[in-house]
Amino acid sequence: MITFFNDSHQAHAPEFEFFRGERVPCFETPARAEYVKSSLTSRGHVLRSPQMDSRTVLARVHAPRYLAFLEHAWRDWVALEAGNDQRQPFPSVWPVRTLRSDVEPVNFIARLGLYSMDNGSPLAAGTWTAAKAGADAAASAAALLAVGGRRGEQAVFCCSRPPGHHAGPDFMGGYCFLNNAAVAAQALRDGGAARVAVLDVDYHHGNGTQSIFYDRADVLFVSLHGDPLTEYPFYLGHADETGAGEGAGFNLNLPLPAGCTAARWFDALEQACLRIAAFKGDALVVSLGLDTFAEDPISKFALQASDFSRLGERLGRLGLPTVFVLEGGYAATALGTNAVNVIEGFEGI
Ligand code: Q9C
Ligand code: ZN
Repeated sequence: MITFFNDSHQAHAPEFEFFRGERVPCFETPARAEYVKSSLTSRGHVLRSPQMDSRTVLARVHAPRYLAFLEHAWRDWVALEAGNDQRQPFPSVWPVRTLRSDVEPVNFIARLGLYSMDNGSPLAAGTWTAAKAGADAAASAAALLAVGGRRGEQAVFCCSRPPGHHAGPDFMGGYCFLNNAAVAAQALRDGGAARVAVLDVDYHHGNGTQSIFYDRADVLFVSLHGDPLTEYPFYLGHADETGAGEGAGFNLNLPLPAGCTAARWFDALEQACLRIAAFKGDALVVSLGLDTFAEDPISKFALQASDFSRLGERLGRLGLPTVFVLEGGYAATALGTNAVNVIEGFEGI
């Protein structure tokens, strides 16, 4: 399968995140993408650098003021005080209910809080560069697919990081800055696909993607994930979120209890696939989180390496032109095998 990969992902390498009140090494590391790259290469898959500029499509899924903040966030942080280039900024205050989010403060940490859903999205010098390359990959992948009467690929994989599915219209969250899956879906729409399905199989609910498309009938969002009553992102991802306005009926959440078996997970996958087949879309975007793996250090599902082949096979049977975008997955050394298993399962190798 053609894979988009850009070395500039390495420019996003924050040192720390917060975990149980303490600063710990980041779970979302450059090594993740490198493990996937080396497994893909050793299996003979072709790696390409994204050539398209996603700026136009980015402006259709994210708010201009958020994009402007993110692009210049590190520069602004470093300009604030000598030594900041050696420090990581974290938000400490957020505009929750009753507070105003329409006025952008001048204070940098206040702006960071305005554009964040949590303190779990560490910024680094190259965050924009890496995230933008991921969005460019998503747009480039969409342009290669056989949709809108065009000849093209049946599937393309974006091996990108940082991930994207927690990033909403105007906020970062959960290690995510730019929503690559939303970029792919919107680019497919703009490229001639009348209807696009997004399937999110990351352990965590794809709150950002859901929110971006919640009131639209042209993009179906389906997600299976740890129940938000106990699992991140906590405040979205319940079964009663079915879409709004024109989008009513075009959002399907399948929350599962933390610790559930792989068999139960595949039952939910079957439900997801039946909904996607009924939608009769022209293309599919898969938010491919691999943190459903039994050995993932921050998640609680039980998939084994061979289960990722089964996942790929089931998705292949949908028969849709498909863009895969890498999301989570923190058992880094197993990530390559698990990603390749999905891709080769899809291709029937
Ligand atoms: N500090 C994705 O998988 N925090 N994001 C976990 C550890 C949130 C995961 C606690 C996890 C977000 C794309
Ligand atoms: Zn995740």
